[in-house]
Amino acid sequence: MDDKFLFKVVKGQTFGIVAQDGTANGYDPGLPEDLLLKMYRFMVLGRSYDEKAVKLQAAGRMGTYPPISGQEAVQVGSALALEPDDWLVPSYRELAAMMVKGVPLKTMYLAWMGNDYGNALPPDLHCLPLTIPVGSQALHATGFAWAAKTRREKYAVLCHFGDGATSRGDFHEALNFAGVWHVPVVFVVQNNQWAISVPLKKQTHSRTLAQKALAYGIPGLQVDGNDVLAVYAACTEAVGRARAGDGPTLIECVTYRLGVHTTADDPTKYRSAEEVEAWERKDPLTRFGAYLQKKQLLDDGVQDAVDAEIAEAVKRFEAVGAPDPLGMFEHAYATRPPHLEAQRAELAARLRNGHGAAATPAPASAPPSPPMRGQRTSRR
Ligand SMILES: Cc1ncc(C[n+]2csc(CCOP(=O)(O)OP(=O)(O)O)c2C)c(N)n1
Ligand SMILES: [Mg+2]
Repeated sequence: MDDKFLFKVVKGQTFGIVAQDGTANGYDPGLPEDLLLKMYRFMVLGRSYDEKAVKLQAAGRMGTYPPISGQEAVQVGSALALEPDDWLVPSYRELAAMMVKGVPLKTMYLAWMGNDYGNALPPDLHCLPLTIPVGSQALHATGFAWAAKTRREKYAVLCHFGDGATSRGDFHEALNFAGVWHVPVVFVVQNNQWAISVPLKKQTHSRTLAQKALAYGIPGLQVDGNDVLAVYAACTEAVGRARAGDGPTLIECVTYRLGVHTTADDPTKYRSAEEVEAWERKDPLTRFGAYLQKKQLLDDGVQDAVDAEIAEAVKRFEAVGAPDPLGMFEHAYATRPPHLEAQRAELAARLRNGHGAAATPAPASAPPSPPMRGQRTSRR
């Protein structure tokens, strides 16, 4: 197997398959048509979901949102490499990967609307909820993979994080532990060149992020992250090795965040229009579209079908009422500690009396509710 092992064959180079004009090189895996069309559909779905979320946010119908535009190839290519029983451990910017895993669009919109039930994912999807603390999910992924090994279960774990996360201790601890214990985990770095306003060159003095694998004694490969076939090929091999008991892998996907970091960010303050335009010319969707066009597989109906699916998801998510305020006490502890039990009882009593929650507004005649413990009083 080793002399065919992609990570050995293309060592030291950025692995790619499809050029921007859609022509493929000798590494084209010749995937079946239905898989190619599935890849394309998920990429279009990711892009369109994103555009809709940004518009909803501007209209005040969505909370702060982190766009994925430009990063669809990494997300779709890596998630499609997973078997249904493999686990996906995403950051906050992996919405297209989560869609591939089967997380409903409505659920993800809910999460970004601040409704915590959007983070309650059905366990059979084998997908953890999105993670906000940068890089912390790498440790969860290693832990999950260690559990697979100690319980002799066959699943692999694939974890995404950004270039900025590689500067955190969590990244090093997760890779070190994974290397020592040879656990079935694939780390996929979405190197989108920026960690909010911090550029990659201020993040690391290494030539690549992939080479950091060397320090942990695990295989590492740099991949063109705007080439969905290359990402899929690399991740399929890495997931296969994990499942076969051959240990962890680090894959750096070189890509670019075309949009804002989140809808609270203004990237014109820290990066040039020329830089963004240069990456727009490497758009992963245009590239894969050109590849499919050459194979005469491009289907004009995809966009309309995706738009209808998104419109339906928005309708369903906007029909969901405000969450039950008592829900905030659930799911954090198996057994609630006494101080939270007391706070829960206090809130439940206030809700019963019609005070203290937007979901059950107090009648106009009710006296003003006294401030909750720890709540600041408004002078207005
Ligand atoms: C532990 C922690 N520190 C700081 C932040 C604030 N923060 C949110 S995103 C971000 C940048 C992360 O950059 P990167 O890892 O490259 O991911 P990207 O946002 O580019 O996908 C920072 C510093 C956070 N969420 N968590
Ligand atoms: Mg980044």
